[in-house]
Amino acid sequence: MTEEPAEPRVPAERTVPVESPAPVPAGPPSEPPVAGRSNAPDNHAPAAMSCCAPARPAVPAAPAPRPERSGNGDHRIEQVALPGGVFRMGDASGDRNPLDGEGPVHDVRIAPFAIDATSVTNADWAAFASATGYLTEAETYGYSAVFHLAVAADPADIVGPAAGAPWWFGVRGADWRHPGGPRSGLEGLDDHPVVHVSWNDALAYCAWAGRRLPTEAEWEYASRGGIDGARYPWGNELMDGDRWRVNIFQGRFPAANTAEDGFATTAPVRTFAPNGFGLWQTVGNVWEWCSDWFEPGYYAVSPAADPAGPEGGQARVLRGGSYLCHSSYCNRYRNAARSSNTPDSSMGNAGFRTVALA
Ligand SMILES: [Ca+2]
Ligand SMILES: [Ca+2]
Ligand SMILES: [Cu+2]
Repeated sequence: MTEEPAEPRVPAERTVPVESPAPVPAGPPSEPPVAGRSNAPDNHAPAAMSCCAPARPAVPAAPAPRPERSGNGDHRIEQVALPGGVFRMGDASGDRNPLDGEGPVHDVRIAPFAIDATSVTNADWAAFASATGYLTEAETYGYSAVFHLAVAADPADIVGPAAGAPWWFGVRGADWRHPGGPRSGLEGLDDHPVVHVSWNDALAYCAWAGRRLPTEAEWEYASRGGIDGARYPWGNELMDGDRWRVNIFQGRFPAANTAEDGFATTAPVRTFAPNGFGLWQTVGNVWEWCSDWFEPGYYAVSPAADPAGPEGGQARVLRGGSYLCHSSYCNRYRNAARSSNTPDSSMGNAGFRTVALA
């Protein structure tokens, strides 16, 4: 189902359509970004396209920077030590999105590990950025993807809407400090998840903090909170009576968000209730990068112990859905749901949490 956006916030004649760039040939990582870096999402497109998140054409698969233990970074997020063990990975509820490769359900053994209780916040990222001077890819490219209802920018700074997903705009000056664009800031958002960080950016934080991203299997094991086979971190029912337990999108996607759960965009990382492991908002709020390459067929061939993803690919795994997931449109705010995006993609609804090095 593809809904036309009704009443886009920015009049169409004041926006510049994004061309769909040709596939980028392999090149050195230092190659400058393609002009008009596309935000060409299709919510229900397969594989490399992301649910509720703008995807770009595949970028050269540069070797991923390897996190080194620096010991310098002051990573202050509460840690939850998980015992590991065998869990059933994959969708057991029948809700799976067929093209995403949520099955088959299979037993996976996970070694013990310690993970952040919350996603990395704006305050955490600010500490990293001020200690290192690191610039995110959104900052170096000069723009990032913002959901149309969240745009806070002059019309001249809006490039888009993107073909195929007109609810996403490329916004010049949108970055982690300016989540809606140049006219927005971080006031009151210290304890919200950092957004507009790419997979590459997340690895830079990990290198500073002496940490790593979770594998996709670790993420799902953690999100399940010790409950076998459930849709959500708390069980199988979305609602707690008439109360929301997750920050997703209510109303008519993408035109009108009633924010019945209390949040039109991000929520503080400790909103709602943690799961049985004490982890907050694995599903909903923001997508979370995992370390793996994404491959829909991976579960059929993955090792039984500590799978770390395919050897290569074009997009990195994203898990958990976001404040833009809508019950009638996208069903990826579940433990088993999978999505992905290219490693240099950034958008206003994706962040990450980290895991301790062994
Ligand atoms: Ca919401
Ligand atoms: Ca999340
Ligand atoms: Cu979604």
